Amino acid sequence: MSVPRVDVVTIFPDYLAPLDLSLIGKARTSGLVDLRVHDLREHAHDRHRTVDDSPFGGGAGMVMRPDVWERAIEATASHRRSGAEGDGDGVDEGGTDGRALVVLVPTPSGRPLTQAFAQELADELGAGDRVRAVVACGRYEGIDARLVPALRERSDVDRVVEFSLGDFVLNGGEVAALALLEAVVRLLPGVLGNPESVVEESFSHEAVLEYPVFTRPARWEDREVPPVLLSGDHGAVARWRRAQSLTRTVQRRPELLARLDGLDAVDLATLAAAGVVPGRHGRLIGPVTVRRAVAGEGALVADLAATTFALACPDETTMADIRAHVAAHLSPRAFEAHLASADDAVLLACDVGDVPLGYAVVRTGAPSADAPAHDGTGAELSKCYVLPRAQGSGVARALVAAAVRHARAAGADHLWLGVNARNAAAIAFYTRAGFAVVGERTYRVGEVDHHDHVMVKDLAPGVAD
Ligand code: JD8
Repeated sequence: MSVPRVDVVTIFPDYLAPLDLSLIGKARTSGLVDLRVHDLREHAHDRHRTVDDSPFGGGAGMVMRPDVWERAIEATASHRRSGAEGDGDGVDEGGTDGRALVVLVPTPSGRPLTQAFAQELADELGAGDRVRAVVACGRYEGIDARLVPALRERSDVDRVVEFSLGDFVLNGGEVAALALLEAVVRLLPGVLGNPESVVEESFSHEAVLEYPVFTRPARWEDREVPPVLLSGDHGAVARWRRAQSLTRTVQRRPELLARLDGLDAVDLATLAAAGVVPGRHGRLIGPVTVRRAVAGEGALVADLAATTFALACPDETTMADIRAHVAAHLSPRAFEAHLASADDAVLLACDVGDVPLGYAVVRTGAPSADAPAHDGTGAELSKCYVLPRAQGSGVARALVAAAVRHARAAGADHLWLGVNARNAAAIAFYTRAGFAVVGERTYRVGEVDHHDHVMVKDLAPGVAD
C-alpha cells in the first residue's frame, strides 16, 4: 500500500516549515505520510520567475497566473524526492505517481474546513492507492479563476475542493494549508499514539465541544478541581464530562445542537437544564431568546402571524374568513404600525441563529373597548402564537414571561387577553401562567363572530412572571 501523500505548492516554502515539527514531523520521518513542499516559482519560465500579473479589469494588487500553477501541479506527479527521502516506497523510482489528484485550494470563498471534511480526506488518503492530494497556496489577490475549472477537466484530477479556514481574511493560503494538514495527518493510520483519544474529541463523530480538563496542582490560586475528577468513580467522571460537553455546546455553539442525535435521557435532562428541549418534531429547540421586534421586521412577524393564526382557528373557520382576518389585521403593514407605536411591543421568541419560533404583541396604551373592567392600569396581551414545531417547548411560557415584564415595566398592574372559548389547550396554558377567566367577548374573524373568554393575570409585586 502506498504511503498517503500530500504535496503543497507555494511561493513561500519556508511557511510550511512547521510540518517538520511535532506529530506531523514524526509521522513524516516514520514514513506514515509523504509530505512534499514545492516552490511555485520553479515553474515560472521567465528569468524573473514571475508567477503573477496585473488584474484584468483593473484594481489593486496582482493575480497569480493559471499557466504557472497548472505546470506546478502537473509536475508533482513526476517529482522525485531527493537523497534519503527517495528510498523505500518505490512510488518514485523513475516513474510517476499514478494516483488521481485531489486538488485542495484554500480561499476565503471556499467551503468551511470541518472535522468531517478532514476525516473524509484522511480516510481517502489513508486508503493510500487511489488518490493523493495537492494543496495550492495562493497569494496576492488570489489565483486566476480559470485554473480550478481547467483542473476539474483533467483526467488525472479526481476533484478540486476550494476550502476556507473561516470567515476572516488572511494574506495567503499557507496558514490554511497548515491547519488542513494538521487536521488530516493526525487522523491518518498510526499517527496518533492512541487513536481512542480521537473518539472523545470535539466535532469527531458528534458535534459537541470538548469537556474542560484539569491536572496538578489540585489546588491552584485557591481554585479547586471539580471533586468528581478526584473521586476515582469512572462512571461519574464520564457522566460529568458528558454533561460539561453538552452544556458548553449549548452556551458556546448552540448552532451545533441541530446536528446532535442519539441523545439519551440523561443527555436530554442536561440539555433541558440549559434551556434546550426537543420540539414537537423531535428537533432540539433552544436556547430560546425573546427580543423586541424592530421596525422593518413587519413582514417577518406577519409571516409568523398568518401561519400560526390559521392553525389556531376553530376547524369550521373558513379560509376566506382567515384570509380576510389576516389581510385586515396581520399584514406586514399592520405589524409595522405596531412596531411604530409607542404603546405596542412586538416580542419575538427566537431559536438559535435568531430563527423566529413565536411572537406576542403587548399593548399598553388606552384600553380597548373589550378590556375587562378593572380599577387598575391594564396591559393587553393581544397576540401570543407559537409555530407548531416549537409548541410544548416552553416558547409560549417565555413569551408570556417577557410580556409580563414589559407590562410591569410600563406600569401595568394587570395583563389581560382574549382566548377562543373552545381552545382548551390555550386556556389551560394561560391558567397555568396565572391568568383567570373574568369575562367573555365576541371576536370577529372575517364574517364570523367567535366567543372568547377574557382572562386576567394580576401583576401585583411578588406575583411570578
Ligand atoms: C488563500 C490570497 C489573500 C484573499 C484579497 C487578501 C483561506 N479563511 C481564509 N481567509 N483568507 C484566506 C485566503 C486568502 C488568500 C488566499 C486563502 C490567496 N489570499 C487575498 C482575497 C482578498 N487577499 C482563507 N483558506
